[in-house]
Amino acid sequence: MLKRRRLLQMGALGLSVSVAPKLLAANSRMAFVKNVNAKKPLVISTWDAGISANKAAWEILKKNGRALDAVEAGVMVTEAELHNCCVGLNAYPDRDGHVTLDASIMDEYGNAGSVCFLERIKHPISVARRVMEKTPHVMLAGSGAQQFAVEQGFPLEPDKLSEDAQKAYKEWLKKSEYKPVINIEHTRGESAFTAPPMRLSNGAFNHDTIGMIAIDAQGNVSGSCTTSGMAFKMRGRVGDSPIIGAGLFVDNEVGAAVSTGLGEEVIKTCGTHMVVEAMRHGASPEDACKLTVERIVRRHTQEELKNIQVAFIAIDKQGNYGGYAIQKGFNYAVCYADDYNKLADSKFLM
Ligand code: SD4
Repeated sequence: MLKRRRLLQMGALGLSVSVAPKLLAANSRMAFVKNVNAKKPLVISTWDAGISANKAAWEILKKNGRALDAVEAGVMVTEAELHNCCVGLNAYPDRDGHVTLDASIMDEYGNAGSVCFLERIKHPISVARRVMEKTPHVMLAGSGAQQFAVEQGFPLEPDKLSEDAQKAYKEWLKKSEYKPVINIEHTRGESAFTAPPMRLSNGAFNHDTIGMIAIDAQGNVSGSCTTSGMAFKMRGRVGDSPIIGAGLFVDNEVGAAVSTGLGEEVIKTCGTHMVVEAMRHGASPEDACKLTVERIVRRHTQEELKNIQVAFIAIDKQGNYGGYAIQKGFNYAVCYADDYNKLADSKFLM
């Protein structure tokens, strides 16, 4: 009996010892991160496509909806776009001519779901959410992910390239240059592989992976990320976007981060996890993104860096936001009101 009481006392002590520093850290952090631009609710997302994606997310956030629903509905807009090089089934294919998609999602409870190397499914983000909510797993890949999607009622779309993708693929096949260098966004490159054109053939802006993070009126944070990955990639190549802690990370105690750019670099640094951990230790969202970009940059020569673009965006629990990129040219869309949904030019290192 006595023994049991002691154990209970020790348990209580253990709990207070482990919880107290957490609370302290959270409080002291709030004291020195300035709430310069803090907004709530707030949604931010990568690239120009973020504007229309944010609009859909905002419709949910402004009605006091859940951030998770907002980040799913938001990126579904991009996944369904007809002219899109980099997200959804109309995007550019792998080097064998098939579009393969990666996506991930995280909610305010730290639950996560993702799919990778998924073919012929229009909304990978929704399949990722089903993985999170309907299975005991985090990630499903390839034909297994597709089988699960079909079982869940997602229609199997035709294995067919969009007109834009067909054109770009034909062009790429002329050289079939396999050079695993990601697109430097918003530049006009030598080949469709090294860089996509600044505008697509219909005149619309080209853009990349969409990553979206949001905080709702209740102060809960969630995030999503969806992409076709690197254009003309090796068959089976998977980037950072579906990997939790690389392409996307959410911790409802601290905030969230999402990345775009050369996924291999992001995976090797556990990029978004690093951003969130930096915020946990007191960095502002922008500084946390910058620190992580610097970590990547330190591992490369100046020459190598010319061909690498990586960018992060982040929000914290107070509704502060920021972003940082290696190269100039990255932008992200910020929305916190019916009449505020605007592109922000990211700061950059080089
Ligand atoms: C990937 N990070 O598959 C994605 C692609 C991307 O800007 O974001 N490109 O590596």
